[in-house]
Amino acid sequence: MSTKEEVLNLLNMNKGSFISGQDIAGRLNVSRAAVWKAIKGLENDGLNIEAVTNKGYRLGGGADIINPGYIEEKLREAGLEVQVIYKDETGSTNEDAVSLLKESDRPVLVIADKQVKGRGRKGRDFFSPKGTGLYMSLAMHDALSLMKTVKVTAVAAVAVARAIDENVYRGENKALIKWVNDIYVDDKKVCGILSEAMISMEDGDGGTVVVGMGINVYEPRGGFPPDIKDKAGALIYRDEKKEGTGRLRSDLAAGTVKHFLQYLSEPGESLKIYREKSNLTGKYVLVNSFVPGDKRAGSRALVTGIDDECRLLIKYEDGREEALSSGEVSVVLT
Ligand code: BT5
Repeated sequence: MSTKEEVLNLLNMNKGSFISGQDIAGRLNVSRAAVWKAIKGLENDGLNIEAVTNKGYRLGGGADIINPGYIEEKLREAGLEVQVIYKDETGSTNEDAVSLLKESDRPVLVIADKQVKGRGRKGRDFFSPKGTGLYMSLAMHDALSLMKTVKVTAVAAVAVARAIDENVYRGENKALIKWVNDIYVDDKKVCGILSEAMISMEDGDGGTVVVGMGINVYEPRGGFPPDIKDKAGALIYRDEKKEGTGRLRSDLAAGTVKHFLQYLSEPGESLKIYREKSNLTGKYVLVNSFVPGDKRAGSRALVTGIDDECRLLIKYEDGREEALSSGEVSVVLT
């Protein structure tokens, strides 16, 4: 961790009260000049730091900085060892996490403030502008054994939704899951999830799985682009005048990863929450098939539930019933 990150960590932990430059220097075992340089660096990053003679430094509200040291610490407190890496800008965190996992025996979480090649499923783009979202990917070893027991994407959806409810809506059940990988709040998509698995026949190392999550935390400056503005939403809009906590994105990241790793070993509980949070049950959908010539494409059906394999249970208008898998079809609300 750099001195700048360590200083930010201390300021975060002491939120609300002042901590002197001397105290910071002593705790981190660095010079006062190094502390001053770190504080200047954090201010340059856009952080609002109050400096008062004889009192020291205090983190002010406003800016929401992603702090990898703080996230690692929160996960460690929950008994979870995860390597957390932060990037101001990258292509896609899914790719970064997979390559960094090769040198790590712990799971690796890569978080970016901006992505220039944010990806959705089937080659679609994921809009990932600077400073307002949380774009993160958790890469893990042993994909084969993991995927035998759980639907990784479904567990991730439950984890993100829980973290959003806890950190943004004081525990209220606001974040809902649209089968299979989208999170909605007030009928707008606030998060998309992209899970990928890489299994090499030669290595015999159990393979790699990466779960990428993109959350629109704040409304982007200038709003969402025209092609997604009717569909996409943010957790916090600029006109809401909610005071930033200075670490909402870090808390969301830590909460999501904590729930995700815990629910991986509690598939029953995770499925129960998935069902409770499913916003399609009881609604009519149009089936979209990925298989050319599939007769189901364009059919209207009622969603009756989610089965134990996390397939979508539907009833067509002619009374036929089916369990849909995410790989072959998607659905659109009618
Ligand atoms: C997804 O795909 O929604 C999965 C998105 C995963 C993004 C994360 S960010 C961290 C990691 N790194 C990556 O490169 N990816 C992951 P899909 O279900 O295919 O939805 C894509 C569609 O959602 C697009 O075609 C748009 O219609 C819409 N969309 C694009 N950007 C959006 C945004 N920021 N918010 C809401 N909807 C968006």
